[in-house]
Amino acid sequence: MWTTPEHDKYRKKIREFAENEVASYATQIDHDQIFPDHVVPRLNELGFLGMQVDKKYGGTYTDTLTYAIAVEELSRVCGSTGITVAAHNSLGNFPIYKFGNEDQRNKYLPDITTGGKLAAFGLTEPGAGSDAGGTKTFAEKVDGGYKVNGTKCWITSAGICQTCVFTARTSKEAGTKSISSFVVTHGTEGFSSGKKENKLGLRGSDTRFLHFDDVFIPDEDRLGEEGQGFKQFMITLDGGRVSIAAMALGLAQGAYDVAVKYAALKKQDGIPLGHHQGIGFKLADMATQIQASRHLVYHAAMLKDSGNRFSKESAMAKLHAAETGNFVCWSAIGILGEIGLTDKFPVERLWRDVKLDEIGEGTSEIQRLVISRLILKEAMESESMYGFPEGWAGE
Ligand code: COS
Repeated sequence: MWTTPEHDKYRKKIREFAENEVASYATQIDHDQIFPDHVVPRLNELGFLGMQVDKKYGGTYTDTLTYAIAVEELSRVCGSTGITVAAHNSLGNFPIYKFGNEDQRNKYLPDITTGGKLAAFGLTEPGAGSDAGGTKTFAEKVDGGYKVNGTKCWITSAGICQTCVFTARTSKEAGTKSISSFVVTHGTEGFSSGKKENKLGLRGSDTRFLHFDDVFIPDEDRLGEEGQGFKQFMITLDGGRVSIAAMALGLAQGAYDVAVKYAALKKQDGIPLGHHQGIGFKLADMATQIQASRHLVYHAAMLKDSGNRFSKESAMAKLHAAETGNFVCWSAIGILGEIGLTDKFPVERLWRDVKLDEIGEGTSEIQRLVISRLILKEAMESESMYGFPEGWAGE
């Protein structure tokens, strides 16, 4: 389909790494709830930390399809590794690369690309999740910069990142046009992370609250002009949704690969499980949905590189891949039966990991909202009146 022989070669390389190295710690980090120190340097060594950033700023720039394949293959064996790489590249690095000026790019990007440090994205707040425009964190203008107060929540890599891009309101007016974006680094006075959250899935990934307590952010660490932060973060999420969709796709593929092999090898009444129609048909549905997701994800990835707006396609990819991931991982447990509920096989972990994909970076309902707004707009703009009676005027 969309991939070239180079993409296929790259996938083979990443799959070897994932199956040989990542798989060896995936169960352990799920149990221990710690993203181990040795993993980030290794991810850096293999070029996973600057995948959407130009080499000029320390990145290892690849096209978005290659990047999606990387996230997919890492997630196929470990969701915590997949989301750490996805959130870092798409959400942490991207806003600085895309909206930062030359000084900001040179100041921040080398460390969070090949420098091996992680970056995070602070948008969500206790009162501003799906309604991202409800941001309350406030950046009060002071001499030479801003004094920031507020709280961000459910932030991936919050405790282990070096750098974080975040939104804050720069005027008291309600609405999205008073939201601006900034960069902050750990170690800045008044900026701190909360305790690590005890989660259902993605337990290796470091999720915490972030607190701003009179944090001074100099003017030069504001990204773009005041009031542009909401739009910048929405554009960032368009790309983030491609990578989170790739993560869901990888988790689905991982669970499916185990389930189909199990159904081929395990015998019941003397015949392989998969030859029982109830199981065989379920596998057929799983394989078909995965393939449909893959087309949507790869297509959205390619659109991102074309420079055209791809909000609808990334929302569709995320919606479909997240729902497919949940269906496939759940079905895989059913096919394995009782043993599928244990950690002897990875399917229960993959199922716990994939639930986030229906919530993070916009719930499935938000994706439907984004898609429905855009398709209605397209319908309004289309001149075609196919199927309508002649002269129909909206009665
Ligand atoms: N690309 C470019 N511009 C965008 C955009 C996008 N993807 N999405 C919105 N905008 C622009 C709009 O065009 C509008 O600009 P103008 O005022 O100049 O016309 C502005 O941003 C405000 O957009 P909108 O009116 O659609 O904002 P809403 O408050 O209605 O919010 C939703 C829209 C609900 C879609 C948004 O809040 C959202 O995506 N919420 C989910 C957030 C999320 O995913 N959180 C996960 C946490 S991050 S891990």
